[in-house]
Amino acid sequence: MPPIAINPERLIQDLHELRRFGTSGNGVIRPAYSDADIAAREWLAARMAQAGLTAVFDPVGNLFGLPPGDGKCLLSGSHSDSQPEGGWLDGAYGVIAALEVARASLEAGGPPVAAVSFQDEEGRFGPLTGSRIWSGALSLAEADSLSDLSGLSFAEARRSMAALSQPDFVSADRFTGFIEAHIEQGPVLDSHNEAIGVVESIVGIRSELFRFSGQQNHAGTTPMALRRDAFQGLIRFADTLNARFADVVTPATVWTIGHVSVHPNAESIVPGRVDFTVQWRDGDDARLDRMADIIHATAEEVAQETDLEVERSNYSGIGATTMDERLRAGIASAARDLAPEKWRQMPSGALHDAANVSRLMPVAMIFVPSIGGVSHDFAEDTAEAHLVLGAEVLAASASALAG
Ligand code: HGY
Ligand code: MN
Ligand code: MN
Repeated sequence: MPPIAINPERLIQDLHELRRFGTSGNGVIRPAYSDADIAAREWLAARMAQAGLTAVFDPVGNLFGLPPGDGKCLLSGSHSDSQPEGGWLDGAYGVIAALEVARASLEAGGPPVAAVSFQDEEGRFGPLTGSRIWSGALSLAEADSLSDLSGLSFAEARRSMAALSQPDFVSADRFTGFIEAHIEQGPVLDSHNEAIGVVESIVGIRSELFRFSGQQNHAGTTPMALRRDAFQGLIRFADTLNARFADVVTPATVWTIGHVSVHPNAESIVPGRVDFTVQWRDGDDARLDRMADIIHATAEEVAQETDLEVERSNYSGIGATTMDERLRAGIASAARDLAPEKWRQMPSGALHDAANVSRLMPVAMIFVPSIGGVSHDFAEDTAEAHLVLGAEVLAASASALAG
């Protein structure tokens, strides 16, 4: 197979083009189904068509760029939606790297490569919604009943792309495997002055929405002993949880109370209600189960002790995933050639669409460094040379694995 020679200038130019959609300071605000997200996907579909790929939106807005013919091919890509405050490269890098490799391969008469941008990887409606639906982990009916934190339903949100979407999902039978290039979003490569990460595994993730309800009241006239303060309940819950996790977790385990909404969130009113998310991640699914039991028991106990009601909803989870041996070895060999002494095998603490796609086909991932290890922040960035090198490793892997 002729090697696929990517066009570095075109890769960088398309990354900056994509950055224009929802641009905010150094980063982007491009949540799933926002105007910026849909405009970005329409731009991407046009770029795919210009590259000779057939652009196809599926019923939930996942966007595929399919090479000519109907033979089997490698699939590569990631997501182009962002966190509420996102970096310009999270997901976008893997989508544009896949487009560039698919395009360059077509130009060189090389192996056919398909590109994809999955929808709502960043979990506006739940973790990695688009690839969970495509991979069969979540039914469309279940997904349609999900809602975002403002109460908008997934069904309502995806209706905004109905005119673009075709009625059927793209069949996974078309693909031999999936390789996702992504920024590391952590400090390892950057702090070791390395350029390429060959991912071995992706952690599992669980998340759930909680509500403590107490009694809204006057902040001046309500004695402390008579209060049913929902926010105080949350503080006690978080404190107790940290203590109880001590003998269950390892230094690699993480848990986050990332979203908190205090009601009515006013200086002179005792909070009667607090909604909050708990998200936990680890490489061992059994440990995630044990943590779930502790979380649920602690929430019930704290509610009882503080005379609050507790409700739970939106529970979702994705299991820990091991990368495919053959694909990973192909990437490692390309990294050895293109980044000698500057690459390593490593786990992923971030979730990626590859975790869901692994239900359907062999998957593997390529990391490039995040400067200062920063991500999910407008300041997220990666050196241009690393962006180009990662795409070259993807191209070399695609060539070798297509053979
Ligand atoms: O949170 C994650 O791991 C991913 O960036 N959505
Ligand atoms: Mn991502
Ligand atoms: Mn992300």
